[in-house]
Amino acid sequence: MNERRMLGSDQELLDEHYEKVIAEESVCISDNLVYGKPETLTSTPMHYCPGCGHGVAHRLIAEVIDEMGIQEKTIGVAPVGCAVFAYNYFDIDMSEAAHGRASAVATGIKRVLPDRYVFSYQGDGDLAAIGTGETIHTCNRGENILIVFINNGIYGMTGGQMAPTSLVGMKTTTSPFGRDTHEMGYPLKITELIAQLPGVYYCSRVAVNTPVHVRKAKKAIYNGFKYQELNKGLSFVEIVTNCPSNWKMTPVESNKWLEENMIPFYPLGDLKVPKKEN
Ligand SMILES: Cc1ncc(C[n+]2csc(CCOP(=O)(O)OP(=O)(O)O)c2C)c(N)n1
Ligand code: SF4
Ligand SMILES: [Mg+2]
Repeated sequence: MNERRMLGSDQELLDEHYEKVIAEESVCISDNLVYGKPETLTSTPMHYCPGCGHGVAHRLIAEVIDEMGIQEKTIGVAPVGCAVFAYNYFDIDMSEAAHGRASAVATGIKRVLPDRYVFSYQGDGDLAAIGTGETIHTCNRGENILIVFINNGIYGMTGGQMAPTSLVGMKTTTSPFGRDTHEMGYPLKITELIAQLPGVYYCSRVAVNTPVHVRKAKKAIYNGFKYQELNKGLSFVEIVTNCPSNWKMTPVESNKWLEENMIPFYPLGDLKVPKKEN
């Protein structure tokens, strides 16, 4: 693991790049008011519901790939869930994986093609329910990949069933009176578990419900790809998102609910960052 320890200068390199664009005050500076479609996104219209965080998360990944100039060298692994068609939206090499197995597929790809940038993109049902085993062991092995974890607290694609991450009291189609811990157990903070594993180099939780959160989310995704380039090991980025359709809310209501309910339980910020060496 020693070669994976980070030098102070590497961290400074990352910070220097993003401090310029990420400062909260710079949300509306003149040079970022005009946006185009990132090269790494195709022109295929996305099927996501209006206001869904998946589209924002896709765009951020695409922007980072564009900015790092790694479109030809990046391979994504799509999940099962609402993001099952992610391979139609990213203009990069993509592989589909069976439900929950994306990190195992990403492991295989990275080991065969170690010079590629490999990421998996997985929902909470995918990563924290059916794929819990693959997730934990991939992280524990310290595979040199990026895992992007989309936590909307629900099984979106299949009609809004309770996920391991559903909040206590949250109404879903399988907990119509609200999640009851006596019968249904507690919400699983899998990112806190992951952060404990020695194979994990970088672990962060972000959100995409406000412009400032979007910018911080982009920085975390950038860090994950950059650490992979530096051969540091596994990066895990949880993105707390909404599901307006299954939460039965408008997009605006869902982002407010996320701020008031999801973020207090899933606090944003870095859970594990590389130690600086003196
Ligand atoms: C082995 C297996 N079990 C169950 C399913 C059915 N299934 C498809 S998507 C899904 C839930 C997806 O939820 P999540 O991963 O949170 O993604 P979201 O749609 O919320 O983005 C389930 C249970 C499946 N396709 N394969
Ligand atoms: S069902 Fe939910 S997670 Fe799926 S696309 Fe619609 S809003 Fe997004
Ligand atoms: Mg989900």
